[in-house]
Amino acid sequence: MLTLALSKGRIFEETLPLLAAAGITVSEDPEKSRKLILSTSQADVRVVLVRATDVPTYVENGGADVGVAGLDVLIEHGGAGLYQPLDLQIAKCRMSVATRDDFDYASAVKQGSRIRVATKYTAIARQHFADKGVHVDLIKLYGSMELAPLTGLADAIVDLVSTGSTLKANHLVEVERILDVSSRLVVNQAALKLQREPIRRLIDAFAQAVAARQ
Ligand code: PRT
Ligand code: MG
Repeated sequence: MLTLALSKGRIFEETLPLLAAAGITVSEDPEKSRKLILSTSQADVRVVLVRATDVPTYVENGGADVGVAGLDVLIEHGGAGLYQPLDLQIAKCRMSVATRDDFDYASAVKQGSRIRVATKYTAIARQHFADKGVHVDLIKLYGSMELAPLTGLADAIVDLVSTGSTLKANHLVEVERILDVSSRLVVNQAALKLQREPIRRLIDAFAQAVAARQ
């Protein structure tokens, strides 16, 4: 049995066409069912639904053999224990610094002021500002980052941006791009040895489907 860990929402939706290219159809729609284990058109392949941030943990510890996770999640988790054979080019977005539209970020950086930065992505933010030599106080949040500059909790946020409409709706502006993000196929190291053939077939089918799109 090959177990694939996916998160509900954009990653599940965008992985479906890749699975189809590998001849795999998922038997149920996760938005309509409460099931967390979904069978597929192949009796020896199943999908488990986990939180996006839990995908690396499942795959690293053998709760799933393969999974799909955003580069943001992989960097924050530390992907050292995972084989990452393929950039799937799905769920694309970017990691950026954003501030209130009336905050002069460039001047604050230039003057060497301490900047208060709220984010869920503390590892990425810490590395980014260290590389730039900017002094920051990081404030760890678990969601609704956009609120932090509006309430005076922080001067800036580090968050994912795709269309930019969330920032705009909250009178925030993107002042710096940190990283382009897409989702990666991740594979458990032991599974790669024990189930070499089915995993290789999945990687090859996904790789062909990704290449056909570019
Ligand atoms: O939502 P939940 O708390 O369950 O978990 P999650 O947010 O970790 O999962 P999900 O499904 O929202 O995100 C899974 C992965 O999708 C992330 O790890 C990213 O790699 C990728 N991805 C791609 C995104 C976005 N685009 C994205 N736009 N993840 C989140 N967003 C959010 C962003 O944080 C911000 O709140 O969407 C908002 C901005 O979108 P725009 O279009 O208004 O700019
Ligand atoms: Mg989300």
